[in-house]
Formats: sequence, C-alpha cells, structure tokens
Amino acid sequence: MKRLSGFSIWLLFACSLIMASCSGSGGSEEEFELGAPIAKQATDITSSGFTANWSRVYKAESYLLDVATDIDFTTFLSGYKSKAVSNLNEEITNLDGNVSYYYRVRAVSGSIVSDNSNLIELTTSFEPDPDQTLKNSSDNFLIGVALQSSKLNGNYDEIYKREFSSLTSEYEMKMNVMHPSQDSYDFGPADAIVDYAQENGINVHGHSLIWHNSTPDWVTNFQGSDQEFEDMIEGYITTVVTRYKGKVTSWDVVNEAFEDGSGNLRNSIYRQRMGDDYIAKCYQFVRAADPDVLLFYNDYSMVSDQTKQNAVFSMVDDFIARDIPIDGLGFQLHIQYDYPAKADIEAAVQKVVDRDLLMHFSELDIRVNPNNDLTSLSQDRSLAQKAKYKEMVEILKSIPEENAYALTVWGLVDNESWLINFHGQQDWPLLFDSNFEKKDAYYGFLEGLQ
Ligand code: 9MR
Repeated sequence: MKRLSGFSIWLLFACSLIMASCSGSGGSEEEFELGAPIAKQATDITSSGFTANWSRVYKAESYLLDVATDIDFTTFLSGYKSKAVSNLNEEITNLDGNVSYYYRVRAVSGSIVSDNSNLIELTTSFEPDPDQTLKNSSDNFLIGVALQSSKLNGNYDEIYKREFSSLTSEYEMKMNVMHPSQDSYDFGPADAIVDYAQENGINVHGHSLIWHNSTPDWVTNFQGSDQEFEDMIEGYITTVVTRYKGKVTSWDVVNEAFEDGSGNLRNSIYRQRMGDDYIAKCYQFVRAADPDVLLFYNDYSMVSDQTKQNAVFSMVDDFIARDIPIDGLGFQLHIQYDYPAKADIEAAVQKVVDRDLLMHFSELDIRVNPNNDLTSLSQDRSLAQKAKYKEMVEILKSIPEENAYALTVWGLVDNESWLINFHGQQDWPLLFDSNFEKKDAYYGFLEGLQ
C-alpha cells in the first residue's frame, strides 16, 4: 500500500469536510437565527424631531421600527408601529418639543422577524416661547436669587424683575452688617433690598440671623454674663425681625450650626454662651417677635454628609417633639454637575416632606470645573450643567406643592459667583454669563419647570 503523504491526508480531510457541509442538512434558508438589532442613541435631537439609529443585523433585509410615547409601547406615534425601514436609521419629524419618545426595532429577513432590540428613550428639546420666564413658568414654588443692594439697577434690575419671584440678600442681612457694633444698627443695605422687593412685588427670604461666620467681633468678645449675652441676642433678633415683619416672609434663623463629618454642634460663641439649646432659644425669640414669619434651618452638605444630615434631622425631630417652632429646611446645594446623585438628593428631600416641613433649595449653584480642567466652558460641560439644573428643578417640582417653598440660585452672573474667589479657580456655576446672557443652564431650569 502506498503511503499517503502529509499533503494527501490534509486534502482528504478537507474534501470530507466540504462533502459533509454540502450533504444531509437540506440547506433550508428558514432555519438560521436572525439576531435582534442593537438600537443606538438618537441623534440630531431638536424641538421637532430626531434620528433613530440601530446596528446592522447579518442577513437582515429590512427593519421594523416602533416609536411610542410610553415606555410600554402602548401608544405609538402615528405611522410608526412596525414601520418598515431599509436603512439603519430613520429621521422622525413633526414632533412636539420637550416630549419623551421611545423606540425599538426588529430585523426582518424573508418571513423571519427577530426579537425586539433594546429600547431607547429620548426627550425632544424644548423651544421656549420668548415671553416665558422662570417665575411665570413656576406654579409650585418661588424662584429666588441672591443679590446685593449695590446691584439693583441696569441689567440686574431688568432680570430680577423679569425672572425672579423671591430674593435673598447675599450678605447684607447678616449680623456683622446689620449690627456692626453693640450700640449701632445699620439697616441701610437691608432696607434697600427689602424696599426694592416691596416695590416690585418680590418675596424676601431673610438670611441669616445667626451664623458663626458673620458674627461681629463685639459679639465674640462680649463683656457681660451669659444671661446678658442671651438677652443681647434676644434683643438683636427681636429688633431685626420686628423691623421686617410683614415684609420678610421667612428667615434662616440659624445657619450652619453643625460641624462637617462629625455632626457635632459647632462650638460657636452662641453655644458657649447660651448652651447646647441655643438654637431652640433663637427660634423661640423669632416666633415671639413675629407669629407669622416662616422659620428655616439652613445648612450645606445636607445630601453628601450623611452624619450632618442625621444630626440636623435629629434636631428637627427634637424641635417637633418639644413644640419648638420650625417651618422648613434650607438645603444650600452648592453642588457639582456630576455630584451628588439625583437619588441621594431625592432621599434627603423626602425626609423634609416626611416631616411635613417646607423645602427651600436655598443657595443653588452648580460647579462645572471642580477639577480645574477647563479654561473656558465647554459645550459638553455646559450641557451637563443644564441637565443638573433641570434635575434640581424637577426634584423640587415633584414633591407635594405644600412642601415646596422656593428654589434660590446663589447669584446671577457667573463671574460674580462667590465660588470663584473661594476656590481660586475659574468656574461658570450660575444661569447667566458675564454678559447677562442666558446660558444652557437657564434653559435647563426653564425646561425643568415645564
Ligand atoms: O456668597 C456670600 C458672600 O458674598 C459673602 O461674602 C459671604 C460672607 O457673608 O457669604 C456668602 O454666602 C454664604 C451664605 O451666606 C451661607 N452659605 C455659604 C455661602 C457661601 O459662602
């Protein structure tokens, strides 16, 4: 017998493989598996349309596209229930702005139809009516801004009156400004702000009666007994609250009383002189001076610092149990475009609703450059900031109306934000740019109100 060479063995093996593949199976076209397409993100999203996209499927001859206005695909867009499309995308037009749409797609080959793809959700963009403003788009809560008495004119004046229904003094209604020495009060700037609000039908949120950071030196160095100190604080609170009775709707009575991380009470001069219960005493002094004014406790990191959050809610629960007056909480919300997460903010807000208190988002600004990687505001970051502003508005809008007090932004134009000096780096945290032009952030805010 002739020995087969290595090449011949290989040839025999290859031939037998080919014969096996050509025989026996019958070669029926119908039996192959037709994969489902992968739906891709929509592109070219405008206020009246978008392009739906998906991946090619091997052997597909066409695709069936569903577009619906609900996630369960019960209400289809007219003409888009199993619409046959031969391309890998479809431009959909004549839609409404600021509406959510859902699409999915199946592949078709002959009589075979694949499973559904994943579903894609998108919202068409919002085309504001030029007459729409923040304040006239908000039914549930006040739209506030922090401002300064020296800037109640020109562009500031025009925007405050057009867009805002509430204001907070950024620093001129604090003790170091209003009560600069033991024998004197200076209500000049505070009066200017309150008068401006009155003339223009704008609400005033008072900020803030007691804050360790705005304590004048004469209070820190107060000569006198602890009882005299407490009487002095009661006198100050009574004087200020009485002066603005009927004009200031709400006060941050005590601001930032808890330490970061530990949740301990800060060892401020107020605590040292009046004891651990100094906060409750201050709320009682305000209530005695004005039975109608709303009393808020205001603090930062109320979402990110769980320990502080717990400490604040323990205080609130103790106040409720002891009948110490308190009407609401201010979450300052000096936040970032990517932090904190929506679910964590909602969970903290829910704790306010659970106690049937008023919720004030009291000092909102959204940093876009926390890592200092930008030298100008990029489009991506601007859109991320827009989305976060929209999210914040939607969170406040979603709670019961009787619990939503106001959403106040901490300043008007980017270049005047406190954050720039505080962090010593560039940022663009507010709704208007340095030319008083509306930013994407503004439109995110407006979209959130729709
Ligand atoms: O933005 C305010 C800045 O202009 C003042 O100089 C400073 C001191 O009065 O207070 C800033 O506002 C703070 C607010 O009153 C309380 N939460 C933190 C704010 C930023 O520091």
